[in-house]
Amino acid sequence: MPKDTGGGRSAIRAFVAINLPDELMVKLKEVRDSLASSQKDVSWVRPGGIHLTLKFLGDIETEEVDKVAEALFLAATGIKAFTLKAEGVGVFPNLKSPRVIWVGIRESPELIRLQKNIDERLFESGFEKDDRPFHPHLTLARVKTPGAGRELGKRVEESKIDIDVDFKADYFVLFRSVLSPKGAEYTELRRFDLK
Ligand code: 3AM
Repeated sequence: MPKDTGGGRSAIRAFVAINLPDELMVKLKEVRDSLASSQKDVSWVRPGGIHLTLKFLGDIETEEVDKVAEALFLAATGIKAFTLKAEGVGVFPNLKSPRVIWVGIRESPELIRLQKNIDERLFESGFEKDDRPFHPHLTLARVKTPGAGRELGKRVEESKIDIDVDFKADYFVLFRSVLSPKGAEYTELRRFDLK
């Protein structure tokens, strides 16, 4: 159920992302298995829930979905499908005390252009621009305590994981995210073709 935001209106948590092919999911699962520990303060994203986030919108009114979709449709216009490369494992903000473990996505002109278009079109529709630079990545895990992070940072540093997978981005998605103690559930609201 969408959240009631008062006055009879309801909100949903939304973000924009690129889906990953099964072949890459399998590889991400291997990375996860090679790094995973039983630490309770590390929360691993289930492989099917991993995606390349382009823009986080936060709570939007359900009535705004059409307006957002219009902006995203315009953002996609003129951008053809392109190839992305998933490579390397890294962390934010540093190996001593990582909060996020990720697989990197090599920056490409098309990806940067698409992300900029999305940011700008949504700004024209009244949403805030991202104030942080765009670092394309696939989040594998989030760390809740510094202690757990240190251990995992060491594993990342010592691991010899070799990930280098090309995949095609031929559409992107407006997702709805529902948070729960078991982790986030994502559902597709709209798809936007790149053609
Ligand atoms: O998959 P990643 O980690 O790249 O981190 C969240 C996730 O991206 C991000 O939105 C995506 C879907 O949940 N996210 C969540 N809260 C956020 C916030 N307050 C956020 N990004 C920016 N600001």
